[in-house]
Amino acid sequence: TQAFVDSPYVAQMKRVTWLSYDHGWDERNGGNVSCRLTEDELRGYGDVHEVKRVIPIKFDASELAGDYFLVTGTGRYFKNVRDFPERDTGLVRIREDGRSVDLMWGFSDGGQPTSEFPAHLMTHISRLKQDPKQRVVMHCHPTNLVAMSFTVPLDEKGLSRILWKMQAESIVVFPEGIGVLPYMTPGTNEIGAATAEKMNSFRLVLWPHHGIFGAGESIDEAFGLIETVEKAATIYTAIQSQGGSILNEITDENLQQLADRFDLVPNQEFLHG
Ligand code: 2HA
Ligand code: ZN
Repeated sequence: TQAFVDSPYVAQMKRVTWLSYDHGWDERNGGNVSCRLTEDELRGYGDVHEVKRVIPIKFDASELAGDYFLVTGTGRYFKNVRDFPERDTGLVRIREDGRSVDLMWGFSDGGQPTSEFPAHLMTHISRLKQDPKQRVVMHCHPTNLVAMSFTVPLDEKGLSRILWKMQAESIVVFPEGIGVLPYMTPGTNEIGAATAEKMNSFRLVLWPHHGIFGAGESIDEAFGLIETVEKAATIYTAIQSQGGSILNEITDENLQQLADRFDLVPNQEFLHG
């Protein structure tokens, strides 16, 4: 059998945490990622079938009982995951009671899942109802988008439309737009529940003055959503630094043409009216 540290799952985790850090979106211990794995996918690895420790969690995840998650650790730095995956990430299985997890691999120096684990698990629950192939939740602190949360009204429709109109890619990548929470305290079950509620209709949720949550069927999808939103926010920021007046624009008609070309149904409430 193979060692789990050499699996493609750990490889992807190392790559995405490094990339996100390198983009400047994960200072110190900022950011967290979780990836749902199935028992089938873990069968070939010899070192993930014994419970190493039981770790309590702060909300009831019994809906996900038996599911496995590879997740970054609380207090750990994205910058370091590439070099210390077995210390800074862990593979956990949700226990039947939903109030604790079995540690199957990793967190080798006594670590625990991210402080945002409730938000991650609640998001997985929401997204799984929309998409049975849902796998990955990612949180990070993309600079230009966070900056926009200070200067643009915190209104889902308005913000989504600005981001859609910053580049032709945006509406193709997130046709449903982006969900927006009010400012809330991170690490709480309340922000977790509010995020998960938005995740019923979006795959991206902005936490004003803090960061973003992205969800998808793969690490590439979750990261790709965040990258695309942050690129739009970067263009917006460049426009403001060039004086802010828009002489030429992507029109509503152009947005509809993009949607038609790629066979997408964009959020009608955001596109019209
Ligand atoms: O994991 O980013 O929101 C640290 C954070 C909390
Ligand atoms: Zn954060």
